[in-house]
Amino acid sequence: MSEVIAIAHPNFALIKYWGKVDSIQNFPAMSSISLTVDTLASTTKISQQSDIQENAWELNGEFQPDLDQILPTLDYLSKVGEVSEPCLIQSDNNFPTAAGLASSASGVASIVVAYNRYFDLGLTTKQMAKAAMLGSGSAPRSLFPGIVFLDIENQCDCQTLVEPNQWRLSVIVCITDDQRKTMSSREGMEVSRKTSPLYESWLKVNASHIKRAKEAINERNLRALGQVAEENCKQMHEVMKTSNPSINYITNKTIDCINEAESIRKSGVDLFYTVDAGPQVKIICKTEDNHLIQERVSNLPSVRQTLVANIGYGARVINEG
Ligand code: 2P0
Repeated sequence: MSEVIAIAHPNFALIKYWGKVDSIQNFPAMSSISLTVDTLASTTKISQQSDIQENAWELNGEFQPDLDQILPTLDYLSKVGEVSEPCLIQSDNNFPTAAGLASSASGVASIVVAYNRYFDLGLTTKQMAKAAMLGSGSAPRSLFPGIVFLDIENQCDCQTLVEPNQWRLSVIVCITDDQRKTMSSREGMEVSRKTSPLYESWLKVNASHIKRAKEAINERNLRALGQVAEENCKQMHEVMKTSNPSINYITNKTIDCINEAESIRKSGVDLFYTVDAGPQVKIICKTEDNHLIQERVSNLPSVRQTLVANIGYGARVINEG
């Protein structure tokens, strides 16, 4: 085979992961629930070139001298699949990279799927999830469609709770700043685990947040899901802020955007918002309301760009030959 191209979409956490039990295996310390979206995408092409002696990686057209982030994933894949030949990995994101929009999750998921097919490894779902997790703790979720539960009680098994066609939800991604973040999630999580006085209570609250979110999802109750998702989001950002050094991904522009979302909600539109490791705001709403909300937030001086997505599919091969 001369090349394989795979696509994966980012996923946004509704009940979040912030902290690891094991920084080598990259195991999350808490379960999470996320929503895989559709229009934002990472694509990865894998091919073999006669002039390369070791694996090479290009991201958004730029050669990456440092493969650190994807090395554990590649090491695992080549070991399990007994692959000795190097390959060229070319990944592209159609949205800002490393800006709190889960580009590492979709990027790593697309690499795992492309590599598995290119070298015909025939990996099980569990092996794919393990390979993805070694690259990014949230990447296994991008292997799956819809609303996804990553369960730490069950060896970080991932399970789709709602398929894309089972609930008509949209996400309006409000980009306030598309620069790369200064502190990676990986570094931030370790700082929080070691120093935040709120870290233990953050760990303890996870089970009840997961339970409430699952009930709301079962009932397709957007309001109840929003209440627990916003509580969970606020609590994660408190953990970040009380870390030493303090971590703050929220800017005045983020707050402007949240205020607007709250004002739209007060006018009677069902929605909730969430913010990850970056200053962008994601507004989750019924698909029928997405235009109205997008128009309102696009008018804010704090919002540079909006992207609208619906619930999306899991990582998959889109071309081979
Ligand atoms: C999440 N985030 O659950 C949380 C919420 C950001 C805030 O997972 O260290 O790129 O590679 O496992 O997965 C982003 O962190 O970090 C993340 P690593 P990852 O989506």
